[in-house]
Amino acid sequence: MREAELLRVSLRIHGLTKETGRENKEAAPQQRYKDSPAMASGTALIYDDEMTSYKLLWDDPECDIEVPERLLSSYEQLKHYHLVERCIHVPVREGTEEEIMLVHSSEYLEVVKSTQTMNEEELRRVSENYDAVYFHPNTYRCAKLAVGATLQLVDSVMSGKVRNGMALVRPPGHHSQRNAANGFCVFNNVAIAAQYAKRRYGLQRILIVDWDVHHGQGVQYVFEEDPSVLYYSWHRYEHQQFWPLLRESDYDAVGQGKGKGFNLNVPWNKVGMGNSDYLAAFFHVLLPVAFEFVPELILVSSGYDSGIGDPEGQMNATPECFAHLTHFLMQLANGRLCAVLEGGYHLKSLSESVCMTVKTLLRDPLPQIAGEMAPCLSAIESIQNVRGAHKPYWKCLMYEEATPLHDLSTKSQQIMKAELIQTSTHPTAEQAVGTTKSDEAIKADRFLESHMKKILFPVPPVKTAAAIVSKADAHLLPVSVQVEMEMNAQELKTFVSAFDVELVKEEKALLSLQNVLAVLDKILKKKACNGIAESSVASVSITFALKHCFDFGLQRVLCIVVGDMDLELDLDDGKMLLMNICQKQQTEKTNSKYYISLNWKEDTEIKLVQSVAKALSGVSTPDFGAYTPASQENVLEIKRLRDQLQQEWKMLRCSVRNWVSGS
Ligand code: X5A
Ligand code: ZN
Repeated sequence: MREAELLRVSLRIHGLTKETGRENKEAAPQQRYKDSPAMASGTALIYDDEMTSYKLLWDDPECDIEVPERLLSSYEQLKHYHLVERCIHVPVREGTEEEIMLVHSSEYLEVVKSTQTMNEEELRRVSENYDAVYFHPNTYRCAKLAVGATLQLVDSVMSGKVRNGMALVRPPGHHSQRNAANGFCVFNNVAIAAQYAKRRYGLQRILIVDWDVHHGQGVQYVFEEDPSVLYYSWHRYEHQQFWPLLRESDYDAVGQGKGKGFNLNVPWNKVGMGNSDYLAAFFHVLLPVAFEFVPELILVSSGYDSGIGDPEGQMNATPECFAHLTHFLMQLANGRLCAVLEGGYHLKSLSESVCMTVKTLLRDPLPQIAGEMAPCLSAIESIQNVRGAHKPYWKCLMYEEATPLHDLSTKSQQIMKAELIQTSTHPTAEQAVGTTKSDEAIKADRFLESHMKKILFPVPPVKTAAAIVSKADAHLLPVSVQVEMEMNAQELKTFVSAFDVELVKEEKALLSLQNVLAVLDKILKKKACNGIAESSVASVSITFALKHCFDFGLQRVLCIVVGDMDLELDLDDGKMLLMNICQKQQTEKTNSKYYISLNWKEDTEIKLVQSVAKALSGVSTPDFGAYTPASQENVLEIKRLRDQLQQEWKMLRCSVRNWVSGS
């Protein structure tokens, strides 16, 4: 009866015990599913078209991609998907001088201020003092609005007015520095926001995730020695051959002084990185460290030049990748996440990715990521090197190999490429590059046009379907529907008797089974996103549920079983992946591609099931509280499993040992 217990536990989430004495009050349940203190809900969207009021006034091939249409088309697309009306509109304001000076010097502020009244000639001259920057008479006003918009977002989230949100701003911020504009950036919106949040709300740990394709060196400089701000950035690097061409963008820049370990750089040494490379970097670098860091707030330097079709990044991540990145981050900091626009220069790619981010913040179900899931060799090398460099600072990386890989697979190629550029004197070669780029852009346009139609699906009307056996437990469930089975009792008996004649006689077991199948049915017919069912005969129910799935035509089902359970299942056809997290060593079954058993040496069942139920209902973000490192035993068990399985499950790869032949 242990299994029955387990499934019942999933209903008793949040420690909802009878002692509250509210079982009979109809209105109470929703309230009780909020974390205490009451968890915020809603997504803020901050946008003002005034930030489109500046542009490049002269010819500059480096800067001409940073256009007002970036904001206009993103906002248009948000309207198109009816996302604007689902968000809470928060007005922009100007950032004050005091706020700007949380990061910038007053001298620099005065320089930027002085550009307001300049003529084109003067503007050009100021711009030339900086790398990849242009000024316009409206730049100063917009830069103040960009700062203010970001701070409005932080205030909305920190005050609990909303749970999360996005600010669509121009100019971007992450390259700008104490005394310098840089890379289209004037004031460092996100860095200012972090300083502001520390001051105003007394925050002790802020995570900045920079998924823009460029290194936010400006953010790195501000927080290099600051252990209260963890900065994570991946960026096109190509062995320092890519802008901003800095040595300190490499994986070994881990922070300085007290800030050692709080700067995470993942340098991409190749273009063409895609969904699986980004996800691998999240799985193996950012997420383990972030869970150990336990941030109180997440700021995302949300640049989409890391997306497909972007002329700057030349990477391959599709818009739904950003949905997944967002979703993973939403599990941290109690869901307090502020996304702030940085780069993104392919208008279609940018606007679709912005929509995916906002849709996810609104908690819509995520589109699946298509394509083979396997990080490329160069990505794995970068990941291995960052993990090694950070081994001294994070318990989750404690058992890493610390020797960096020097013979990176991309290195010789890179040197050849650099030499080629240096020796090339043919202007035609340059031109050819230019033509290819715009061809690429058009190709990406076409691809995205059809791709988005494929991946976007109508959201089921019900979030979490729930079926329970005992009336007494009804109030323990989140906002739910009591589902009705479309298969009647007689049909069910026939269905069951084909497998187990004895079972048909057990009224209670049949009822459980009926509940499980009812929930499953709702999901298969796309009427519910997910569901919870209680069953007194869990293994029987799972067996029938799986059978039902395959009858329905599903090709791949992941089945996670927590606890020691006896399931007689045929795993040979690869339609099912069974993960069993249990204490007992399953002696006769050995791990194979489709059967993975994880033997934890501690009792995690309750915690796990609670987290799953919480995550499903989506009304709150599981909170792990203070970080407790996994035991060495458990970590080694995972390591052993990973080594064994990474040949076949390629997303497990985070080092080139063990699977590259000859190494
Ligand atoms: C915010 C951003 C890029 C500057 C590139 C200059 N800046 N080559 O994406
Ligand atoms: Zn960028």
